[in-house]
Amino acid sequence: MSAVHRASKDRQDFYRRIDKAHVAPLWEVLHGLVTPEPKTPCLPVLWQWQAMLPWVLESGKLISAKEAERRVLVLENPGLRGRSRATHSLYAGLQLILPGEIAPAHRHSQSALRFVIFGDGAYTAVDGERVTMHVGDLIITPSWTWHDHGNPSEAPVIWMDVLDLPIVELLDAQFMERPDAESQETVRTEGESYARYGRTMLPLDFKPRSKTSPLFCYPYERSRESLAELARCEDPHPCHGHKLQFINPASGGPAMPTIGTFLQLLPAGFRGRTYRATDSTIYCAVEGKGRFKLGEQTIAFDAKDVFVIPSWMAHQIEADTDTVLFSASDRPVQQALDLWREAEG
Ligand code: 1HN
Repeated sequence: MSAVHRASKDRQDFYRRIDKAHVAPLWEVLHGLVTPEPKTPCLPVLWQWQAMLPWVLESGKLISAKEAERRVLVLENPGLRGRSRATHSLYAGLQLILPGEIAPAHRHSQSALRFVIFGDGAYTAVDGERVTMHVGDLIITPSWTWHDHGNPSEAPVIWMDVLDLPIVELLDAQFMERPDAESQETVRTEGESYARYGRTMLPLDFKPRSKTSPLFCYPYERSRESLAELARCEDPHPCHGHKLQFINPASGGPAMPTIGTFLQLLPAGFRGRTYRATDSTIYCAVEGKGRFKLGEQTIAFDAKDVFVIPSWMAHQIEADTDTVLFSASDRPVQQALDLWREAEG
């Protein structure tokens, strides 16, 4: 037996003996653990609205919101199948609520956002205050707040849910609770939170109850107006067009501690410069039409499509018509831990 073969056999034998005691050699895996750049299993993926809409409506014939608790088709990243996630750190799904239905109240440690895609007039109630949903609205349910949904309108309503489930799972910090009653008692008037926190003002005795924004609805009408005004005032950023982030008005920080949320306007004919960042990002096109170029691959999107751009993947955005994109990522977590990086060009 050669010396090399002998050494290899001795090593394999050693690994087998220590393996029984749940011990392993670092040198066999080190290069996979500490890589020069992010190496994510998350893949670029596009869920076209045209394909999703019939499936989401079909799910409405198969199960009620009550039986399902939440009637959602999970958007599973093809590189992470079976793990209920759109990126390594975020869950996303399309939720349907039919006229007259109620999705019963519960609360959990995970933070959630709803981004309304289709239909008008359903509501989410957060800690006793209802907010009516319109297409393009961003609604957040902070960690451990009671929330239920209902649809008093005449037509189906569909929104995208994004939750920080994988982050909370990583930390093994999840709790969940269901109340005795199905839907919450309304204890505040609709619009109360918006009046207090929605117009860059705060009550004099305001004390933050959590790191999450006390404002839980960001109406599209307002954010869209800001982008339209910006487009009249500034040149578009060479990579992002006109882009704003949703904030917690009481802190100036992100609306949620775990999920960053953004809205950007790309003027018709926009040809973005190459960009990449370490936060894998879930996009939902609100208006318009365009594409993300990722080297050999192109993600051509239309209004209401959802798609994912993985961490550190260089891309260029192009828009054929005036285009508005909503996006969500784990950026606040990375920034809190001094991990976030971006690069242009
Ligand atoms: C949840 O609570 C909702 O409240 C939606 O609408 C999707 C996915 C996983 C865990 C909890 C909701 C969810 C969820």
